[in-house]
Amino acid sequence: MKKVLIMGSTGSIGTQALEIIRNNSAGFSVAGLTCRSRVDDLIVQIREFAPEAVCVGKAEDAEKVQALFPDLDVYYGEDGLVQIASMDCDIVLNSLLGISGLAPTYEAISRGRDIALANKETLVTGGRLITDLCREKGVRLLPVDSEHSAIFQCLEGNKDRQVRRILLTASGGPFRGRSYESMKGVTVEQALAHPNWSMGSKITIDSATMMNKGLEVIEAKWLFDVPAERIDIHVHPQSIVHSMVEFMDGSVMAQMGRPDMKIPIGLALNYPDRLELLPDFSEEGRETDGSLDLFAAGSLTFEKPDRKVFRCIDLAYRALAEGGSAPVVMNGANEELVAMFLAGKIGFLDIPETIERVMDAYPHSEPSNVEEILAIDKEARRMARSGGEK
Ligand code: MN3
Repeated sequence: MKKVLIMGSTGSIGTQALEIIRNNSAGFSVAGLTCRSRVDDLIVQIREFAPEAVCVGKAEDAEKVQALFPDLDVYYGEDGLVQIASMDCDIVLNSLLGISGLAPTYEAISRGRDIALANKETLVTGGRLITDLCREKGVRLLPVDSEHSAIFQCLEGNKDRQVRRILLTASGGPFRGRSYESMKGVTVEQALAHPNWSMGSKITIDSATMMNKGLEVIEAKWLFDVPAERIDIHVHPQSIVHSMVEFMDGSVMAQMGRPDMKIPIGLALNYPDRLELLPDFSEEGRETDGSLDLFAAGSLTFEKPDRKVFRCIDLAYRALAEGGSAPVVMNGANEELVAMFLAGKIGFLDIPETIERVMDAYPHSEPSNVEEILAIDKEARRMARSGGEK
């Protein structure tokens, strides 16, 4: 029986993880759950899964939950996330939003817990810190991001074989094929209409700007220790091939499957074994037995990303090359600007353009701990709010 702490349990990844646990109750128990603001959803989850501890965003929500469940350990806020991350469990699923995932992940690794990582910003901002600590503590970092789960699976059985290249696939998002100018007036609703994946709003906007793929390049660098120049983005609109690895002899391994996040979530939670995932009735009411239907998928196509249009890709490669504070600055500015776009305060193209200004203006530094990374993030957000000015 694996005891699982799910951080971000009311979001898209969290609810799918709980569905897996519900269907495999002999293999898993829920140690803890956290949410930021969907407290009513959390209360339903507490009733069903009976965790020992929970964490919510605000003090008044913590009081509300404590009154309903007097024996439950209830935490709140950013400090609460770090406290619950230190609880006794076998694995922590981190599906928190943005950089809020960094400090609790660091804490959980310090305690020797394995990590199922859905929160890429943890590695984007704290890549060296987190991977060094994992090595020191003998902790497994199991990717939940579908592309990284694919790469991880392609590398299994190929330990110590030299990798020539990672072929990181991308759906291309809702604006694939568009010109830069034509994206000027796109609405929040258009940007949220992702063709293949149903995800939270932050990552969906990141997919529309393709910053998501930039963040994934950085994530892949840290997870698999492959330099950026050997990570090639392949736009693959069908989202059937989830990524590939090319070895030194030219052999390419690919991992394929339906675009269903339960596959990488299930593998990370149950690693090294696979789970029998139950039939999925969610796909447009279409009944499937869980098998990939390549006849229905038809052609699988691949194209180069248009880096002149999707400028966030180059910003991410630049951040990786500069290192130190640069990925933290880029990520912080992006998180802030995506929130501003979702709130209707800025236009879509203000996202890449302002990130670039913030990166240009921010003085380089080499953060050496979580506190320094969080301070850089805060300053980058402030600069992003003022349009990129120092
Ligand atoms: Mn992904």
